[in-house]
This record gives sequence, structure tokens and C-alpha cells, in this order.
Amino acid sequence: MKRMLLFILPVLLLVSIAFTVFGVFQVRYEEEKQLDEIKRKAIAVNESLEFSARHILENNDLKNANRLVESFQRRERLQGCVIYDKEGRVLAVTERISDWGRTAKPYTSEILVSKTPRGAMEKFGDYTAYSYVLPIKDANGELLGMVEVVYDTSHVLTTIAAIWKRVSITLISLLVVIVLIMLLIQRQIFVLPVIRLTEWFQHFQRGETDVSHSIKEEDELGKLASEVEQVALSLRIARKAVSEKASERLEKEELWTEAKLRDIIHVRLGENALYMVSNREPYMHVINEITGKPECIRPAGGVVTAIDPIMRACGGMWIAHGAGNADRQFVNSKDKLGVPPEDDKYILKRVWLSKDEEEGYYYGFSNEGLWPLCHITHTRPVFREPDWQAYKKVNQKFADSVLLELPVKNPFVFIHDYHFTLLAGMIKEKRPDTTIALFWHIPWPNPEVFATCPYQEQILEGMLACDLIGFHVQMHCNNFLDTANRLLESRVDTEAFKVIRFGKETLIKAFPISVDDCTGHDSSMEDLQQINNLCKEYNLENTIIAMGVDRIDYTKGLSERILAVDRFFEKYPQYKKKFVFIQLAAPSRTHIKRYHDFAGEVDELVEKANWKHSEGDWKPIIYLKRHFSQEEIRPYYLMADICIVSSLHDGMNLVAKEYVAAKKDSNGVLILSRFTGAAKELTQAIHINPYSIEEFADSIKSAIEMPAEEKRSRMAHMRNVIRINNVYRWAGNIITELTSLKKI
Ligand code: ADQ
Repeated sequence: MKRMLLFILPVLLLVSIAFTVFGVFQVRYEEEKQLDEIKRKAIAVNESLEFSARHILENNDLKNANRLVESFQRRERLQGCVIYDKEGRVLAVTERISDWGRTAKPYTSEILVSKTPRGAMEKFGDYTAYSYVLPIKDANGELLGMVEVVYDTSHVLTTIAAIWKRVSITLISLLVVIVLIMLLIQRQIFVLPVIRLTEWFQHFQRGETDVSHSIKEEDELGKLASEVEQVALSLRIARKAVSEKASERLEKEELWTEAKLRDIIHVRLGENALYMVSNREPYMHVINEITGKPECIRPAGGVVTAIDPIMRACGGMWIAHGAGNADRQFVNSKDKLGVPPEDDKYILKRVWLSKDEEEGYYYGFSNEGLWPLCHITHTRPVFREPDWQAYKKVNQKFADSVLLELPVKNPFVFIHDYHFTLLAGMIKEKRPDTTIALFWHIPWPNPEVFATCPYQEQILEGMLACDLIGFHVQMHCNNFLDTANRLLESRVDTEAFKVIRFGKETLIKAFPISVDDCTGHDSSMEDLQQINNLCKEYNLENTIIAMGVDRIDYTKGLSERILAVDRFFEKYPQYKKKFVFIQLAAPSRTHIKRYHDFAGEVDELVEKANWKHSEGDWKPIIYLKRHFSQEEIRPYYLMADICIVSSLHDGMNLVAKEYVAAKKDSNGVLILSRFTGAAKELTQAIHINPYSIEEFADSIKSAIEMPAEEKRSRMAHMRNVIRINNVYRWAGNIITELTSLKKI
């Protein structure tokens, strides 16, 4: 459209200028013509008066003078007449213009001297009139007086206005016709061929056609079309080759790697892309408060940590809420961008939400309702009707956004988490051929707890539109099957772990999520340098270091952790100045009061413990409250002798797995809450009940005093678990399961 404007505007401008010039000339011509007419009439009238005026002036006949001027009262367009004596004094004036006669005029004295007639436009009050003054002389040429005739010229202005109106209407009509013709031409010669070429490219890409494009011209457009055809063909061949090679490799490889996942995706999805949907986006552009410049960060959170490596491996599209304050600056016209920045491994499509939508859907229904409903932490869920309405609206918004992207055949959509319980149903309503998986990253409560949700039926119905629902552990699957069985009219097949409702089957299965893997790189020089810097900054030489990394969330057991460290120093003061606990804490959902208050509670507990136990410049707890990048977290994992994960309830907990994955030298101990999903797999961690502060404090002592050999063997065991059950296996299993559910 911009391009079109650039083309049309100059033409419109030229036509407008030409028309205006023409208008000006026409108006001038008409004006002059009309004024000439008035002048001629004025002179004629004046001359016809000359005889009577001379007689009146010679005899000083005031009576006839008044009769004469009053005879003008009835003449059309002639405003009136004034008779002056030889001194320039008014003898008689038509009543209609009596004000005219009363006003002194400089030109009367000029005429008394020059004795020649004068005609000119004169301003009088707020109107302009034409005045013609004729000096009256006797037989000897001596001046007797003057007669002035005043003509109305308002009809000249009316005529001019009418001309301008005519010119403007013609000009506007002409401009509209020109624009329409140009748009039509542009559409015929440019837009239609491009639309046809784009459609052909899309169909060819999806394998829906094998015929070549229909643009046969030899001109520039024809050349472009044939280039596009070459690219499309090469892409298709390359994809096929990748898919065949992938099948060969899959038969050989055993351990799950990024490459193996890529292969399985090529084999299982063929030419179809994978569409991920989550609330949190993997890359967020925010304005740095110090520099004022936008920067790209990876938000803290388990979903992003787990899914990003998968998307990097297989490409496709990730659709998420664009929540960063600089996000809009980095998307194209379709709200998309290639990520990771400067690497472009996959496409991120950002969905924009208004403040009200975010408030109701994200903060309200998702995080004040469903989050506490699913976590047993004794925080009461809050369900508000407006939040539910916003939640439905945003689910529909995401559904519309996903539907715009889906290919014509065999679409696969992978939805994440409790923010989108209604999305699958909304997508299937329009595209029942879509195969959809939903992964529930948090725990699923038992039916009694879930039954407290006022929207239980709509939520379960929405979820059961999926073909596959994944949870981290079997217990959450069982809870879900129980919930569906008890709260919804449905049949549960406990052998096959399926819920069947009105003939539609949904498979419920456990897929324990994990991290990248443990086979990554050794500690680099850069790592060692960073560790050295941290040791110096926080005075950590010869100190036993324990650490925690969390979003500040009441489910993560942060208060219990600080209380346990406090109790540990009370019980075992010999560790003062020898042990330090470092907590990296990312502020999260601070907009919600419970989170805001909770952050304050943790601050207070840290402050109290530090005040109570610190000695000299040593303090027991280093509390670093901010968002850290994965690269910044890594040196903490590497230098920590102990990692503490004390969630009161957690779907999996990736921090536990990240710590184990980072410990390539197997030198470290993991203290892990038994209420995490990770505890089911990481059986060699020290398991704790975070509610029992005594047990918790003692576990810190056990971790410190654990013999080196035991530490190594436990860690090696846990590393092996993660090496086998890494995130690629998690994704590979879900995709294999999902694609085998597809009924083509
Ligand atoms: P979360 O509740 O976000 O995830 P978790 O699994 O522990 O919890 O993942 C947290 C992630 O955020 C980790 O990758 C960690 O490194 C990162 N992180 C923590 N603190 C940070 C900080 N200060 N700065 C930067 N990054 C930080 C949800 C569920 C979990 C489930 C995951 C994945 O609640 O139960 O394990 O999804 O499914």
C-alpha cells in the first residue's frame, strides 16, 4: 500500500495543481468581466444624472436633490447616490447608504482639485462596493459639485464562490476516478500474479501440488517466479533427503541426542512443522533500565528451559505471549521473528495481550486460580468470573493465532501447561484433523481438590479435546484419570490409560521432563575464571558452598530453606565461617499480592538469619535477588558443594536436574524435596520433607559430612539417570506417541 501511495500521490498532486491553476485563471477572468460590467453601468448612470445634478447644484435645489437621490432606493444592485456641493459637503444621499454619506472620504477632496471623474472599489464597513464619482461643472467649466454612484458588488463574490465549488467537485471526482483506475491496474499487473505465486509456493511446500507455477511471462515477474520455483523444488528435495537419512541413523543410535530427536521428528512429522504453544516466550526483548536500550533475555522458568533445546533441534514454530516491553520492535509484519537471536533455529510468533487480558487470564485465573489449585501448599485458590472470561478470551485468541498457521494436511500442535486448558477444543472446532498434545508441567491434584474449581467441567472437556495429555509422573496421571472418571461423564480405560468421552479417546501418559544432558562440555577456562571472580567477590575461599536457584514462588519452599539454614547454624555452630548458603532468586509474578508478600517474607527471614549468625564480615546467607542468564547460573552450579531443592510441591523441578547435569566431576550433593517429581528419578539425592525443619537442617550436615566416595557414587548414579532420560528422550517419546495416534 505504501508503495502504491508513492506512485499515486505524485499523479494526484500534479492533477490537483493543474486544476487549481486553471481555477485561479477562470476566477480572475470572471471577476474582471463582472467588474467591467459594473463600471460601465456606473458611468452610464452618472452621465444620465449629470443634467439634473447641474440644475440642482446651480439652484441649490435641495428638494429636487433629495428626490433625485431617493429615486435610487428602488434600483437593483445600485446601492445609492450622493450629491456633494463644490466644497465636498454632502447635499443629499440615498437613505439606504446614509452612513456612506456621513463618512469622510479622502478621494472627494482629490476630485475637487483634479475635477476629473474617478471610479474604484471602496471598502465600506464590512462590505466592498464600487464607487463612481463625476464632477459637475457649469458652462464655464467651473466646479459646481459632484455626484457619486455606489454599486453593490456582492454578486461578484457569489459568482466566484460558485466557480470554486464547481472546480473542486470536478477535481475530487477526477481524483477518485484516477485512484480507482490506478488500483485496478496495479492489482491486475502486480498483486494478482504475486498472490497466485504465493499460493502456488504454499501448496507446493505442503506437497499439495506437483505442477509448476502459472506465471509464464518472460519479464521480471516471470524471472522471479522461476527463481521461486527453483527454491521450492530444492527445499522439497532437501527435506526428503534429510528424512531418509534420519530414518537410517535412527536405526543405529541408542542414546537420545539432539541429532536423534531431529531425526525422529523428520521421520515422524515428514514435511510438517511442529507448533508449540506456551504462555511464556523463550526469548523476550526488554528495555535495560540502566542503558535504556533493548536487550534479549531468556525468561526464568522450567517450560522455557525444557522446550527451547527441542525447538533448536527441530525447528518449527513457537507461539507465545509477547510480554517484553520491547517485543514489538523485533517482530515482522506477521508478529514473527527468528530465534535464538542471530542463530534463527526456529520461528517465534508473539501474541499480544491487553493489560486487562493479561491481568484476568495470566495473573488471575492461571496463577491465582489453577496454580494454587494444583499445588498442595495451603494457598487458597481464587476463582473470579471476570478472570475466567478473560481466560476463555485469551485461549480463543491463541486458537485463532494457531489456526492461521496450520498447514492444510496433518497438523501437529503441542500445547504447554495450565494456561491453555481450552485451547485444544477451540482448535479442533475449526480443524478436527489436528493432532494435539498437552503437557501439564505442574502436579494434578486429586478429584476432591479439583472439584473445588467452579469451572471444572469446561476445563476437563477442553483438555479431553487433546489426543494426548502428558504429566511428569504416574501419580499425576492417576489423579487425572480419577478426576475425569468422577467429575465428568466419561469412561476410563485403566488398562490403556485412556479417557473416552463421546467416542473421543485421550491417552494419558507420564513423560518425566528433563534437561539437555550431562555429556556437555568440561569446565572451561572461562568457567574457572568466573568461579574465581565469584569467590573473590563473596569471599568464598575455603568455604563449603550450598546453593539454591528458584523463581520466588511460595511452592518452592524458600522460607523453609532459610529456616533450615538458620536452624543448622543453631544446632551446628562449628560450621560458622566455614559454610555459606547462596540463593539466586528471580522475582516472579510480583503483580500478585501473595507473591509480593511472599518475597517480603523471604527478605525478612534472610535478614533475620544473617543478623543472628553473621560474624565479622562473614554472613551465612548470600541472597541474590534478580534474574540470571543460564551462563551466569552455570558457575554457581559448578562451585556449589551442595544444591538445595526444597519445593513444597513441584511437577518435576529442573533445578535439581540442571545441578546434576552440570556436575561433570561428580563432586556434589543434592538435597531434594520428596514432593518434587524429580525425587522419583533422582533416588540418590538426600530426600527431605521441607516442612520438617529439624530433618532439613540435619540433611545439610549430612551433605557436608558425606564421604567423598559416597558423594561421587551417588552423583554418578544420578548423572546416568539424566544421561539416559534427557530432554530429547522426553520430547522424542511424546512426539512418537503423538504421531502414532494420528489416524490418517
Ligand atoms: P518452574 O516452576 O519454573 O517450572 P523449575 O522446573 O525448577 O520450575 O525450573 C526453573 C527454571 O528457571 C530452571 O531452568 C532454572 O535454572 C531457572 N531459574 C530459576 N531461578 C532463576 C533465576 N534467578 N534466574 C534465571 N533463571 C532461573 C514448571 C513446573 C516445574 C517443572 C517445569 C518444567 O513448576 O515443576 O519442572 O515447569 O516442566
